[in-house]
Amino acid sequence: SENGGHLGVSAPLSTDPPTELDNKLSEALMAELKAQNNFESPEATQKRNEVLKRLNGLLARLVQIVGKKKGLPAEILKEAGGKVFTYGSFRLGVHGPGSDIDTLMVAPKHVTRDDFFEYMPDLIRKNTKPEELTELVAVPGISVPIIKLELEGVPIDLIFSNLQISSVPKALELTDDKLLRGLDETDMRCVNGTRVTDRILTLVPQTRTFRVALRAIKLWANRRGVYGANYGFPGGVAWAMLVARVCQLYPKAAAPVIVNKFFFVMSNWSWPQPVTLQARETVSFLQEREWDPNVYKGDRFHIMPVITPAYPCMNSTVSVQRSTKAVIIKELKRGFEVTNDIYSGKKQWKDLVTRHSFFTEDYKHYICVITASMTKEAQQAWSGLVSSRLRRLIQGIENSDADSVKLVHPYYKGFESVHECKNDAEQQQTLDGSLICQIEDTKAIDVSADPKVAAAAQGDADAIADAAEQTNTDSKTEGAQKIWTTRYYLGIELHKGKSNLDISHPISEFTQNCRDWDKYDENMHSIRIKHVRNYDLPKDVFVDGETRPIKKKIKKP
Ligand code: 3AT
Ligand code: MN
Ligand code: MN
Repeated sequence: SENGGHLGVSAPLSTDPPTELDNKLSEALMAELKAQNNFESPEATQKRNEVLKRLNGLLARLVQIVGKKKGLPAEILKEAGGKVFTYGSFRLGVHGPGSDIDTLMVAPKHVTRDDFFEYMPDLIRKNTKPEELTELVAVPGISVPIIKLELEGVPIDLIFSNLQISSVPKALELTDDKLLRGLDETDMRCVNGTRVTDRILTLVPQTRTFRVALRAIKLWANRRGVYGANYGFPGGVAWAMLVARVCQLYPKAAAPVIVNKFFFVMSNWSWPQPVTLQARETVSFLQEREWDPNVYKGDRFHIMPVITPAYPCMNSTVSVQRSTKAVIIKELKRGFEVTNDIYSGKKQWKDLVTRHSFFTEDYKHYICVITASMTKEAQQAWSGLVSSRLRRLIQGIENSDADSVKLVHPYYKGFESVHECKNDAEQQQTLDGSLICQIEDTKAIDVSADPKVAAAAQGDADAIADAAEQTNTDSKTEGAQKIWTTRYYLGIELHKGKSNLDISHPISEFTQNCRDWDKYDENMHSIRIKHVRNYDLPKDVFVDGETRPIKKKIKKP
């Protein structure tokens, strides 16, 4: 190829093939991934493929139905086609038993996005038995309009785009940049996921090795709490690109080497030097905005840029901040040490993926942000909005008391719970984060798992709030008031010798900023922020086997 027979923007660091030890550790890594339930059964894979076949059929029907309604000639409709693509972990081949299928339906030009949202939900309902279709929520009118459904037990994120062509044959691929002609920004965002994942797969030397290494890294990132763009960490696509870059640098290496070198290369990377998988492409006939610090001043402030391949290139890690970068680097260094110990026989793969100690050991001080609403729908918009602004709170705390505060570390999940309050006192306690009126188990949620919360967090809170106003959940039952809460936690590390924390100013500034949202209604929404000591953390942040830190008794002289 044009760059001397290797993939990537520089020559490999080593082209050594695997040693006997590498192969032995490869087997051990596979065994550990299996033991961690990282792979699904062949039956489950079969089920996913059947579900995809059904979706293909439904898209073909949609293309025909809309075509007939619009009076298209039969000979055109015969060739109109339609094709289902995937992206996300399923497309990369690193999905687990609980993963969704991220699906993109591509239709010829006569089927518009409005047609898709008008007909597809009913088409799905009519062609499935009620027991097969356990969920169906359409969220149009947001930046990536989506239908979320669960078919035969498989969760599906369904998005859509048409192309400016009259026929979408089965052999069509989205690699050709000419297909982007005439697409609006929404279409562009929708086809981007598939274009990026497809491109990543063409840019790694050994797909199988890449997949095993990426499974290990994703599991590690989740267990160590450094996963998810909404809290300032890399998401699935960003971790995939980082692993892909290391695969390019060690093209013949086995997965254990990739994992070990990944920690080495990425902890020593000269950030904010970007990680890229290919040279920038120029597309003469399109003028999309791309990531380019030479052109856009804002892009110069990205501190750990990981750039997507495929035009238009973008930074996948815009949300990483000073504090989260410090946390990521610390974890990468730990990963390097543990994998070195695995190589020297002192440790095992399971030691790489032990659960973080965020609540049990890491901090003495926590900031808890308690958001609450009177309906489930209102809370989706409100908690999404607040979570999308948490970065400002982090920056505010980092900057306000720089003498005392060393690090502000956001927990990578929110805690959702539902409560039933019988009187005003109970209501006030619940809004303060108390669990006394809780009626359902707490769910530790990744913001992006809930399409509405995710959409709100992506800046679509207004659209979600508008939709919420039209949905009427009955939140009063026999005089009790139902309240939906989501709590977010920040761990605070103070400089040595400091014990006081004065962050009242950034906290009141942040709450005011959230309440300034135009859909904010004080009778519907609430936000409170509390300083919590480690020994006062609520029980639901701990998992089985973990214990709450105990208050140290001060010895009297
Ligand atoms: P799972 O195996 O499903 O947990 P994944 O990497 O497939 O891992 P997601 O299904 O959450 O993760 O996301 C798949 C892709 O969808 C990743 C990203 O390109 C896109 N995506 C996810 N969440 C959002 C979001 N909130 N806004 C825009 N794009 C998103
Ligand atoms: Mn997915
Ligand atoms: Mn998804």
